[in-house]
Amino acid sequence: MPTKAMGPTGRAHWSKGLFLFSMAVVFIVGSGVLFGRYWIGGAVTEAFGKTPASGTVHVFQFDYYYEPRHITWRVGDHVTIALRNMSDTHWHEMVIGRGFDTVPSAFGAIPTQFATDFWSGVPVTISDARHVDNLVLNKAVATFVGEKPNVATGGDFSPTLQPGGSINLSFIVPNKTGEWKYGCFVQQYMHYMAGMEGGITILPAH
Ligand SMILES: [Cu+2]
Repeated sequence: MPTKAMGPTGRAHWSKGLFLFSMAVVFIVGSGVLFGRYWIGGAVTEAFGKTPASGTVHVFQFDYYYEPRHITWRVGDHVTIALRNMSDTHWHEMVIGRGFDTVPSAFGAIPTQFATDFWSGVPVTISDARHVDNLVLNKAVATFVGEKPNVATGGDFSPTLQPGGSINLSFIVPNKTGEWKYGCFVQQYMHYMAGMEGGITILPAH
């Protein structure tokens, strides 16, 4: 190492420069990771959300939102919802429908479930059920493959998954075109109000 670089002044100067440089790198890398994550999340949502998805759509449940937040299907396509609860602590469901049943509250009407159940009359094959707390079938036409989850009654078609739970719902997209919503009304409808909802667009058959 050159002698003149060993002086205390030069060394202090170098260290300060290195420190600032390191902080800049940390900041830039940190921002990149942060923005990158948002960007990737957004791109995935866009890709899944706007082009018709045939085959399997992975729907992940978090506290308190879904990924993706929008799904597009086409009537007649064979599709599977691979639903998975990513939460370590909370039970989550996935109801699909439109319009709302509500209860009054001091804060106005609270949606308690959908008025129209998307699954009514729809043949659906239910498979790979793991840690399913309960499954309400309502008017769906269900076939089970593998272990049959605990079937419950009351309200719209709805699988409720324990933390880490998963279930696959396979069906042919019925002729129910237009806009639908999915949501979770667990814990006195609080999850839905916290933003745990998404949209489904069903396009007419080709
Ligand atoms: Cu939930």
